[in-house]
Amino acid sequence: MKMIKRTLVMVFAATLFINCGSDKKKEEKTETVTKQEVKKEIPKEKKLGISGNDLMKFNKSKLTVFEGQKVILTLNHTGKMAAKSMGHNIVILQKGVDVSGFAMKAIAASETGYVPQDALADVVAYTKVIGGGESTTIEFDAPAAGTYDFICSFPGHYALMKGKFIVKKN
Ligand SMILES: [Cu+2]
Repeated sequence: MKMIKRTLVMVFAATLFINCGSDKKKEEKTETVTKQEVKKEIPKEKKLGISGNDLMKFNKSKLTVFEGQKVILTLNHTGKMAAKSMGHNIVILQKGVDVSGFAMKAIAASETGYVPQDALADVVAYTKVIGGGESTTIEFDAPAAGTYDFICSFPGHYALMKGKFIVKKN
């Protein structure tokens, strides 16, 4: 990134030098390019929010980050029902993991927030289970670029509560 910035400054300076006192149009063009290049700088952190409700639905089906970002993900439960009957979590699965297979296995893992501890290799990141009115935040490093499935692994929820976690190349 530093290199790009330096190059841009040099290009900008060179253009100013060449156009010194003449041809204003060219100068404006260069300025536009500079602004676009700066936009490409990706923030180190990405804050994301998603919520689940009493109707067993997430409000988003897609979460997007860039490779190399630190992800700060907050899950809100906007419903009123208790965690025991309408608990939600968010579990981001590694690429290629069988979603229904994982969800079936998760049913037996109530003591560990419906995340089977012998299947952690299948998981990128996960939150604890929360009930109505609660929220929880996790932080993790974005995995390699690609598309990952996320689900709520509370028994019976994954069929409705699922989406894609997309990591873009930067
Ligand atoms: Cu749920």
